[in-house]
Amino acid sequence: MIRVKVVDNGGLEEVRVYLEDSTSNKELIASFKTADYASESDKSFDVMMYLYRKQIPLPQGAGIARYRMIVEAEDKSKNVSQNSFDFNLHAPDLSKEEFVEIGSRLKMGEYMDWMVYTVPKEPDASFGFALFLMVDKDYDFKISDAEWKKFAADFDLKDQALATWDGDSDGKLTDSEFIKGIIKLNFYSDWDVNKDSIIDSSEFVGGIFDRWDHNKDGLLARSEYEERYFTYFLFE
Ligand SMILES: [Ca+2]
Ligand SMILES: [Ca+2]
Ligand SMILES: [Ca+2]
Ligand SMILES: [Ca+2]
Repeated sequence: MIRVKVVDNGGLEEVRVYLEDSTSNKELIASFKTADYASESDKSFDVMMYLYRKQIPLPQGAGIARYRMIVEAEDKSKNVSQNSFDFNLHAPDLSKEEFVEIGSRLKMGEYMDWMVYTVPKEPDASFGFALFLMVDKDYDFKISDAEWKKFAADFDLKDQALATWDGDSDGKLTDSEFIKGIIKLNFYSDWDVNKDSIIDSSEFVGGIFDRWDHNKDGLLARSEYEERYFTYFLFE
């Protein structure tokens, strides 16, 4: 997230935000006409915006890249002034500890306390249900063949087949079919590190770490977490 305060004593017309990469490619990523924002004064404007991957494309294979953020302000008399700052974008390999720490900041475990739905009472079923919500990307309350294939690939379940989970053979999984399958995999006991029969949110994120670490080197490389994070944890 970036936050910039722009001040002009004559009154601001527009604020523009550019991103420039290390090859000097400059792209306008946002513009704000102060007239569109109700405020008591046009002499001061707060820019607050979140940056998403689409706006900051880290070059393929790069672990680090440098960017310049340029904020340009235009006042009512068409005077333009600029200010900028540089930042580094990192995509480091993450240890389990770091991933759990980041997961708690990003509230990755919130699937575990999703109260909008009727969550099954049995702890292992409610855990399976949390995973179900995570995998059901189009929110139709069924796991389709495409959702299943992605889940099986991402969570390293190459030996599993949808057909064996699909009790009524309709090609999709209901929540109860999915939960039964998850229970058979022993995820629940594997993820419950302190064996108190509850998967808390750090155990939930830790369990995801273990499933995503396909090469079992104890680290999540960018290729192991980036796309999956955007799939399962970024809500659009
Ligand atoms: Ca679905
Ligand atoms: Ca089914
Ligand atoms: Ca526990
Ligand atoms: Ca790894």
